[in-house]
Amino acid sequence: MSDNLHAQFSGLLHDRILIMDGAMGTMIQRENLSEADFRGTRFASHHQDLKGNNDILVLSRPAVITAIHDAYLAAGSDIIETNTFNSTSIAQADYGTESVVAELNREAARLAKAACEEWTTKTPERPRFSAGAIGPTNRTLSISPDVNDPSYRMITFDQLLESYKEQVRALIEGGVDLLLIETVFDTLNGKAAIVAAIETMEQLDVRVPLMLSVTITDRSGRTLTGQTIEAFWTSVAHANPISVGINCALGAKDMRPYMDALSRIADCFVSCYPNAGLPNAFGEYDEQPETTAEQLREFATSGFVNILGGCCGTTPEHITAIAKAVADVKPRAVPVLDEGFTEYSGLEVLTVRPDTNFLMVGERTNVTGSRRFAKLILSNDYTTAVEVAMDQVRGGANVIDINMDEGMLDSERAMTTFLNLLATEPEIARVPFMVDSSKWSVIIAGLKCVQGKAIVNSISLKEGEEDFLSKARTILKFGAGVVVMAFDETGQADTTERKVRICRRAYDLLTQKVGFPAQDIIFDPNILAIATGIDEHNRYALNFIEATRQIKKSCPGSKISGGVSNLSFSFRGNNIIREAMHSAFLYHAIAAGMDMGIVNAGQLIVYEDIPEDLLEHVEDVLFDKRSDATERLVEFAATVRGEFTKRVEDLSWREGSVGDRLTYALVHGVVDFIEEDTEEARQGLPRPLEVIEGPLMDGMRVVGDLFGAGKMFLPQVVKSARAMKRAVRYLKPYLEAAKE
Ligand code: THG
Repeated sequence: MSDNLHAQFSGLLHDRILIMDGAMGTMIQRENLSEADFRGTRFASHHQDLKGNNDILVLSRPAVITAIHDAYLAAGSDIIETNTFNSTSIAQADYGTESVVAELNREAARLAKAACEEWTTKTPERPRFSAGAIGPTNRTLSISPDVNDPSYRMITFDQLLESYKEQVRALIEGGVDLLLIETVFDTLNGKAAIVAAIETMEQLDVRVPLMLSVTITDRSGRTLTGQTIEAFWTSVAHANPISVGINCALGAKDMRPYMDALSRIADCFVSCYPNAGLPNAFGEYDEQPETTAEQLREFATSGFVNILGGCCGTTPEHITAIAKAVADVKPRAVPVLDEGFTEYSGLEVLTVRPDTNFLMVGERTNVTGSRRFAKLILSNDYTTAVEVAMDQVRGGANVIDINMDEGMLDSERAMTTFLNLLATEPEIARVPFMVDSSKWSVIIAGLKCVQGKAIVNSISLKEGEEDFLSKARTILKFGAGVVVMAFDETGQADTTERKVRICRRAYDLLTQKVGFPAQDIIFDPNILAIATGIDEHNRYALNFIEATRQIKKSCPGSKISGGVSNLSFSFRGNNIIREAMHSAFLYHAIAAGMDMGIVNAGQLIVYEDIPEDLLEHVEDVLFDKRSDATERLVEFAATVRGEFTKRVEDLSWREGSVGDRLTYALVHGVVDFIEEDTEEARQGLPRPLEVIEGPLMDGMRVVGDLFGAGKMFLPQVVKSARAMKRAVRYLKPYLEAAKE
């Protein structure tokens, strides 16, 4: 769209609530089109049925689509959507029409734009805008369709990206004013569409404003793939959309809390276009225009929205009613959010506030940092490897670091498999992921698996500015945060002065040349091993702490992290000494401004609990207080062995009745005792079938009730289903024996 039209669009959004159109599908249904209508002459001999492929009508019956656009424009729409919700090669594959995708989008864009122009000419004071509709496709990047292989995906990020690029390019060529990535049910799919939009605009050297719209599928208030609305926004805010909103499922009434939340956190315009209520018993939407309009008016008077419209089941009558209901209501004022807090997300948001103190990044899911984890990955035991991540989260990790850099591994593949597995474990996927690799291709492979806002670990100026800037731009396109190591063309920084100078240089490049948000930058001023016996190493801890203090001042908004366990490498094998060193170091580094650290979560002793004599020896080394500090600590170390911290898992649920235990296992998706408990239940009942009909169904009913009440969300229910399947599989031989 021209700069002029763009300016007009934002201007109008400040003045009043803009109105979108309603459902395309409902209107097409009203036409009662036959197979022959869908085919037209163009597809008369197409090898597959086309009835139901609504998008094909822009080629076979363009007049039908234009008439629908006209009906909505007459009803008061300011923005109309192109008829391209399914116009990707992926969605069109169902009809064998992938080859005409570019044409579908170009033609649909042309029809919508032409309709807008006709109405704009009639009433120039009221310009109308065409939005290129980009649907989620019928495949999801974050969920496995195979219950037996949670790492399996029906499609790759790259396939989806290519498909979206084809669509976006054709929409822009066809002349759309806006791009609308809508009905996002899997944020990773949405991110692929965002990357496609950014890259295509770069290639065509045009700017088309982006609108984003997510769908909340059930009462848990989560997306289908388990994200909260806050986590969704955190994951896509980097796209810098002109608007973000919620559409489709639930209907206006049940959307209210999520619209409320979104309107508070989004620093852009906010949209809402719900279905005409919840579907009735026949799957039809029968909410009357006045009802929808009344609910949306309430959103408007509550200050939630800038753009309103309708989704499934809404009609021009709904749009007329909505436009009328909000004609005199002021649009939402876009909030100026100047906190600039650092935020990451998994299924939920992690906000780093001034009072957050310290975030733990779990280090154990690292093949170079844990022999046990390396062995599990190399022997393909991903199930147990996932438990390592689970232990880190249960041990208090706020983020987990994942590293697959091992010569014997296909690291890109291992990263992909492991992240895909973690995505299906809601207790782990709740936290943001840190993708750790010294190989750029592994980092990219990782970013293509993460729906949340991840952290890249790491980039540096080692290979020069060009390489650094190009990597940072890519990271920004994926919306991740970044760890920058204090490393430059001449090597790793070990003095305070060099650490600070390199970080400041990186900061200026990132903020000024890339437009990287300062709060998304994490500096790692290198935690290096001390007490090594080499005198040059004696000030390494001090240098890190002092550099931290100075970087926090000189690079406002940035955060500081480091690999804490590096510090104590010379005491490998003696965890008492190592834990004491880590805790004492962190105590002082946090006071200097360190925000997060890669640590063995669950294995940090409280500073106050470090025995006095040990603490003294450790702090002598940390602060280089005496020339014989290392020697003395080594001597002291020989007198202590073992570990301070031992974690105990809460197994109190094992004390309940067998029915309670099975219910617990199903609700929490815990499979550790499922066979044992199923067996116990079987022995207590006359027939094996009764185990399924009795305790197992009772447990699944609880799952169903919790899901219905919005207290569980889909990825959790998928885990319950997996546990149920394990129990049934266990019973199978008994069931068959009973039949004979
Ligand atoms: N900065 C950044 N990223 C990093 C590091 C850093 N990533 C990797 C590493 N350093 C941080 N992670 C670890 C993980 C484990 C250990 C140290 C750092 C460790 N492991 C035990 C050992 O080697 O003795 C493992 C023993 C075992 O096999 O269990 O100490 O600095 N940005």
